[in-house]
Amino acid sequence: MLDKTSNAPALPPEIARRRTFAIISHPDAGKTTLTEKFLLFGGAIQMAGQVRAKGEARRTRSDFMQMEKDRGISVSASAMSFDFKHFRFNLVDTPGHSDFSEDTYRTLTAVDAAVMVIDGAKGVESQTQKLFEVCRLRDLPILTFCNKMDRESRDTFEIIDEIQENLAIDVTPASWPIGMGRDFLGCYDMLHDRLELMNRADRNKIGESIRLNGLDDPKLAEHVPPAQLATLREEVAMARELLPAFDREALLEGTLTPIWFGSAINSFGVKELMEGIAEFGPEPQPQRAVPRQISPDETKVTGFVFKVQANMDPKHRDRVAFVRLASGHFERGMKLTHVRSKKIMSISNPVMFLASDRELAEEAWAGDIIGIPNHGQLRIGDTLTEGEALRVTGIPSFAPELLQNCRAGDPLKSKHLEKALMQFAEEGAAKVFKPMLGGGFIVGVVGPLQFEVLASRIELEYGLPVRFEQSQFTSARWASGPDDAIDKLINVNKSHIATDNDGDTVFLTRLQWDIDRIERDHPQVKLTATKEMMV
Ligand SMILES: Nc1nc2c(ncn2[C@@H]2O[C@H](COP(=O)(O)OP(=O)(O)OP(=O)(O)O)[C@@H](O)[C@H]2O)c(=O)[nH]1
Ligand SMILES: [Mg+2]
Repeated sequence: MLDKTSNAPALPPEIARRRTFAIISHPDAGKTTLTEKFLLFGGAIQMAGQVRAKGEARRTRSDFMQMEKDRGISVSASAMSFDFKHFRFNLVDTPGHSDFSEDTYRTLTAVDAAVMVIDGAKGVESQTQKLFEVCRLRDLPILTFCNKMDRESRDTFEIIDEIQENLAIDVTPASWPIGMGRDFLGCYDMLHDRLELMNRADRNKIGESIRLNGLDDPKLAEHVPPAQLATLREEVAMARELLPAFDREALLEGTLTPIWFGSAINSFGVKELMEGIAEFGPEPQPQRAVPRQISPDETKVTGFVFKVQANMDPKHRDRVAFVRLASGHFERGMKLTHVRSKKIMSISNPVMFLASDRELAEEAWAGDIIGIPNHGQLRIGDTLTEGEALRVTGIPSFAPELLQNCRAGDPLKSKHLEKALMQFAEEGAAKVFKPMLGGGFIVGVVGPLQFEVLASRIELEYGLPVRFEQSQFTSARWASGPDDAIDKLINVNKSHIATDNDGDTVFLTRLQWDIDRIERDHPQVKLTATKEMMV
């Protein structure tokens, strides 16, 4: 268990004002739309883009890849920093599709809280459940946003019950919806006794907010028709009796989630959710590491890489490591120790991810997410410190479950293809194996859509049309052990042997039986389905 900050001394104000969180959900619940509205209310952009709209100007900021723009789905997590009131938000929009969950799971190691988005008509969906369980393993506080209330949605009590039962977490309503679908008027803010009305005329404007003295305030009747008002009073009374009251400690421990109702596309409910994150959300938390955990208020700077992305922006053709700062006050130009290689790196061009662009980060504090452009030295899981040999733990590595052959459309471009594939392997976007016999490459991923993303990116970023084809192999195991045992394994199984992008030996096979056979015939060789990322 980590020591939470609740008993710890107060953090320096610059750190205490940081809120670093991920937005998670089943595909299509509205994460990217919500992210866009966060940026709008944070004053980072003037007009929100839409996930499905024509014309460049209306694109969202977090779906930056061509394929995301074309299809209207997110395939990669993206970070954004902006101010809201006197808080600094570091937000990560994640992909909902399970084919890309590796990226989402890793993102969850770099944040202090999660905003779980639920579609009001659909309730708790399969991917929500899985992501929730990952949050639970990490004791992450969760704030819930029930989206799409402008559509016909389920009964409010039913939604809350479903979350309580399926996810085994207490739910407290932070707001209560008034009507639904076409009759959705807005919400009663249960935490501040306010009436929040939705502005249907202008989707990008914040609706009206009316301060009230409880549910009996006569002002309510001026805005809510009698029948809806009666229902509201009845439901809120029931909710107050039956559901737990808000309790910040329980939120921070991950046993209670407050739920806000709204409509991201109509900019409704977003400001209240942001206020909730600011007011109640966790400050930067200690980070698990060996041989000791890292506390955010330590004066020395530490950070770790949770994502690597190449060619993020055609304007800056390079590779950027996303680094979560775990402690200290970072300043541009600092020299940090790259613990894995024990080399000193001078961090001269760190970037902050702003709404539409990257900007040089002159400084950053524990809790922030910064980008460090590099030429491949920084890998997922790497720790940076001011000299101490610390290693952040808990960043997951996934076994490649699907294998395909990858060939360049033009056979003369095979060297070129190798370069592109190695780049993606180092980015963590795929596992790439070079078989000992025969040419070509075998690419391993977790979900089939990842092949499409790779093909599209290789073509766009390297100008290289490629084909993915069925491979004779279906699974890969990394082989480790004494050199002579590995040599023997290689010599008698040449047609099954490949090397990965680090030159490590991999055993490829179609049958579990083969794996059992190796374990029997080569007892000194250890076969593993994932490769430890941090050496
Ligand atoms: N009616 C309605 N539609 C919404 C609302 N919010 C988002 N949508 C629509 O729902 C669709 C999915 O929204 P996204 O924001 O891309 O969802 P996402 O969760 O980011 O999806 P993935 O990243 O692919 O998992 C889009 O067509 C949005 O315009 C809402 O409040 N009301
Ligand atoms: Mg999205």
